[in-house]
Amino acid sequence: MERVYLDNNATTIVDPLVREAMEPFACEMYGNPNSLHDFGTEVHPFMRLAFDRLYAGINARERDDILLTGCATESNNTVIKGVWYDLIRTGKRSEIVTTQVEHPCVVHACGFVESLGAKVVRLPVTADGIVDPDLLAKHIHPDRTALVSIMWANNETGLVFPIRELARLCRERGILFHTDAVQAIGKLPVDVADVPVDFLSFSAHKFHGPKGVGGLFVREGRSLPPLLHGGEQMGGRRAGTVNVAGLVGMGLAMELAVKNLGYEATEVRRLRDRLEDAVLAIDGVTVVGRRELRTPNTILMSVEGVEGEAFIWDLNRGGVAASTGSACASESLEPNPTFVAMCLSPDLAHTGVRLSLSRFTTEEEVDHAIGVIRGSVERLRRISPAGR
Ligand code: 7TS
Repeated sequence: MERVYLDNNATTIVDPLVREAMEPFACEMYGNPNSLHDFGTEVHPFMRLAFDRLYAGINARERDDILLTGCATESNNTVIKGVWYDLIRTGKRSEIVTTQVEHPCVVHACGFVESLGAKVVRLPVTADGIVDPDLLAKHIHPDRTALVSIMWANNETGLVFPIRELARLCRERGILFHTDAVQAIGKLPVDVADVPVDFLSFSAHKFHGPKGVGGLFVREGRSLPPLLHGGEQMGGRRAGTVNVAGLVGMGLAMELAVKNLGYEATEVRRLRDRLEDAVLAIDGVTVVGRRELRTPNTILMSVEGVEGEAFIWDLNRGGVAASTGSACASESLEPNPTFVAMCLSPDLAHTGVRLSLSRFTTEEEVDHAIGVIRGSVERLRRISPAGR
């Protein structure tokens, strides 16, 4: 076996069916959908089908909006900066409430609006790594809170937040609720009819769709000024020529992701548990977060005496691709903020390694990875002065 990809929370392989569906839109069907001639109009039915698949995938209603964006980073920025522009800049409300464990695109967008005068409240997580609804209830008030932004599932730990309860608390108080559902789509059922979110972000490449295309659900009647001004695409809410191939790919990827939720909950979980049991059998290994609270595909492990970056390098040499938490933060030598927020020791914060599977991960790959991980821990402990 040449190499095993266990970094599916960073990005995923494009499903061959998705690739096939996208191909015509890079070739003969290249018209701009805003053009009036046949080259433009012939792509309309394919766009409609893709949007239908996105709406069905999250159970949105026809009158809700799903905006096509360039990525979840753009979706998250659109919400945070839009709500700042609408409600905070105008003095109607003053605060955004979020958590200490969001993805950097939420962290930095909140930091930016803070620099413009917004108050940002960053809630800590419990020892289990999730957000306590009672704590949220204490920190929100309709006079002050413009927006609550809390991720559905954490990219580093896989921990799933009680999003229905958190969203309901906000709905009852008339406070806008946004969730970054990037790590939930394709791993858990996501139903906006059941969970009263106002805004929800997702990114195609995390569920076997293409890179460079994301989505933003906006519930019917919610105001949201555009981040990108320009043409009339997306009803003027997100200008720029539609990425037709990306949209078609994301639509089919969503449909396939939802179809495979059962497989994810059983087979992917079984393989994850098999891998997790094997790594836990190694002396000095801990895994962050209770299994039943996590997405079915994720393990964040820590090996006592083995520095995370060194571990990743060594695993890579053995053909196993893993990550030290978020690839977006992997250039930094600072302790991982999620680990710090979970009150893990700075030592642990430097030893975290994330293994994330997908529906394309096979049993043989998992077994091969187990052997490589065992060998790597042994070797690194032998050569490390801190090792045992
Ligand atoms: N939100 C979450 C929860 C994410 O996990 C990511 C990517 C993003 C937003 C950004 O998505 P993009 O499509 O705009 O790039 N997360 C990771 C990760 O965990 N490792 O690499 C990228």
